[in-house]
Amino acid sequence: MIDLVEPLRSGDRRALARLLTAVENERVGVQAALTALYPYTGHAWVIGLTGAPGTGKSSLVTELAKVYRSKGETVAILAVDPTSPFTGGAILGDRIRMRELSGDKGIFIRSMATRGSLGGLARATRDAVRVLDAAGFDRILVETVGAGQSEVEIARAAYTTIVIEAPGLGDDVQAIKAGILEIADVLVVNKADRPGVDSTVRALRTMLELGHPVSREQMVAHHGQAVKVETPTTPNHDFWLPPVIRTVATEGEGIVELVATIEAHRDYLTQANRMHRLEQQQVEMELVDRVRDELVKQLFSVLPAEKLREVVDQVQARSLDPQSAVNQLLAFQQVNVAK
Ligand SMILES: Nc1nc2c(ncn2[C@@H]2O[C@H](COP(=O)(O)OP(=O)(O)O)[C@@H](O)[C@H]2O)c(=O)[nH]1
Ligand SMILES: [Mg+2]
Repeated sequence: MIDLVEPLRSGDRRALARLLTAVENERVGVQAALTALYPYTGHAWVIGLTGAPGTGKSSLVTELAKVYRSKGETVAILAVDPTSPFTGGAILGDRIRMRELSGDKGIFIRSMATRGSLGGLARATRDAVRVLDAAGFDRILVETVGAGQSEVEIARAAYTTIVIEAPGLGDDVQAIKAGILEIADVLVVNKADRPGVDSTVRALRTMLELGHPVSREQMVAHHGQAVKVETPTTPNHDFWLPPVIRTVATEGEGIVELVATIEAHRDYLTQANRMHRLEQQQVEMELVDRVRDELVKQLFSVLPAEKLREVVDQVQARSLDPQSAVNQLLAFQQVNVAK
């Protein structure tokens, strides 16, 4: 595996594909490669796109990729589907949608489907992003199906997170989960050619206003700028109010504005030490996740199944309470790991 790092760095696409497969399957030896390539990461701008199925994520990704390519930037697209193994069809649809990008050496497209736990997928996504980063792509676009906590986890691997909505997906406000608004740096209402777009935009803005403690006047100013996409923040204020952008991905409408907004967000983050702080938070969250996974794995590797069953029985019989049971299990691990 580690032999693939040099070829990866010099643009070998087969090495790239093999490393991504190894990451996806948690193959033995992949960690050595990840360790070796880690110093080469941190250069790509990672953009996450999330939203319900059918909102137009893949279409938008395709349009964004075309714009970046026209500027001479290289683009990697990672389509992550945490929903179920049954959405293989969606990925197939993506392939067809993104077909117009094929044949361009400056573009690399890869999909990852669910396998194992959600935590495993979030981890694999982070590692895959690093492989693509070390391979030298300027932009990494991570498309994730919006499905509860998963896209929040996966968005933590991105610097700019775009949440995509479309009009007419049930009740406007209901369709927008609060947790999703929290992770959004940019909100896109795609399918702006469809009826109901105004009410979706209005619902989103109302939710944003509720979430951001700013005065009405500032809001108006913000939105005025956000729509025209100049500087979506007031220079005097240390916050970023997520702009709401309307797009028609199938017609390429609003894409220039979207690209400009992503750049404005990048500029915002690269000022005043913000990028440093963001990365610090992301690294910390990742380490906590990994430590937790590792400790759980270690515990269950030394804990005999009978011991767990025994404790479960005791809890069920009310002779042991759950927290005391946990303490027993943890003590078991300490004794056995120490041996
Ligand atoms: N009318 C309309 N259809 C769109 C638009 N964007 C995407 N679509 C269509 O919506 C369907 C789902 O798009 P897709 O990009 O695969 O959505 P995803 O599931 O979020 O990746 C496809 O048939 C697209 O052609 C748009 O702006 N307007
Ligand atoms: Mg898609």
